[in-house]
Amino acid sequence: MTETQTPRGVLICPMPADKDAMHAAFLAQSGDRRVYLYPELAAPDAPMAEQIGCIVAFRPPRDIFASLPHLRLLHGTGAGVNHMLAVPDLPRHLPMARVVADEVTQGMAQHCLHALLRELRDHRTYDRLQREKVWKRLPQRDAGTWPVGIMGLGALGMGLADVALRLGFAVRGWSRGEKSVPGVATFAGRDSLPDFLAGLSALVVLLPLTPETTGIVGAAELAAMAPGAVVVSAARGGQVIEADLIAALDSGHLSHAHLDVMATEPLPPESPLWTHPAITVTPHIAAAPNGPALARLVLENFARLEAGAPLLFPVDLTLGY
Ligand code: NDP
Ligand code: OXD
Repeated sequence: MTETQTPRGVLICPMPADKDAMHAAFLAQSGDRRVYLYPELAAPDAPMAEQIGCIVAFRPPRDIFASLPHLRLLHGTGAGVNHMLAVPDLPRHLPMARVVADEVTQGMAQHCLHALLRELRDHRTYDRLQREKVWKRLPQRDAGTWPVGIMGLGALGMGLADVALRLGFAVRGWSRGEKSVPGVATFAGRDSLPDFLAGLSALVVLLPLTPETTGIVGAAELAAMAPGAVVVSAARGGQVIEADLIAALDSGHLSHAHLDVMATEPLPPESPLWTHPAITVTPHIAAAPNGPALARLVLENFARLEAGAPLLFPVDLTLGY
């Protein structure tokens, strides 16, 4: 077979900030497989488009798929593939895989725990007391009486549950399918959402963005949580309804929200989220795979596809994650 019939090239479409590192990581591991960097080496009508069998992207470039006739594998650069799935001309018959990696699981657990510990141990208050030069000791809260609910018990939710349990938190988890996780009170399906949320001190959102999870945390869900509760939104911005969140913070029902993800990214300067006194904004930095780990996974998955072996971390296109 010619290379045109069985294209072995990989087209990587990194974010500008990751471009050089990702390109170098793929080149270092690709062996005799060609690696093309979008857009420099793969303008839509470039001849090498014929040789590309795998595209690696977070947000695939507009209209790219029409120019890749021999694509055989779609691969995300991250854990969530909602941006890839949203592309209208995505060849949905092709297999797709996403990233699960230790550093992503660990990074997400670090990010969420940082927020949870700041709240549990009153460190926002201590920051203020220091500015006021006030020496005041607040009672130490017991993590076991401060229930944390994790929406999504996948790679990231389970990683967070594991460390949160070890730090003594009372952990609840919510997923689509039933799960049994030692030490975690588990809830499954939409009908169980009210019981999962009731009286939570902290809600951590670690769900994929799908039609079912879009806007899943709104006024009613926030109202079900304990007075003074906090929200940590670290998966996708479309899941927490921002206007409802602001209303719940303004009313004093919620005490704080840590948002790593927003409905519009980058967050526009006019967004009220930037300046709200009860919101901490981070620019979608909770967790990302490093270049070498991403390249290793993609190249392994492409080799698996060629060998007829099952992909690692496949995406179910009908479920959207
Ligand atoms: P997984 O696919 O491993 O896990 C998803 C979890 O969500 C599963 O437990 C799944 O249930 C549950 N779920 C999906 N749909 C529903 C639903 N309708 N109702 C209830 N539960 C549902 O994903 P990951 O843990 O790897 O990642 C989660 C998300 O985190 C990613 O999709 C991405 O958007 C985001 N992310 C954000 C990052 C950042 O830097 N801010 C970094 C990395 C990821 P079940 O187990 O039953 O299938
Ligand atoms: C991801 C992300 O989905 O970085 O991996 O948001």
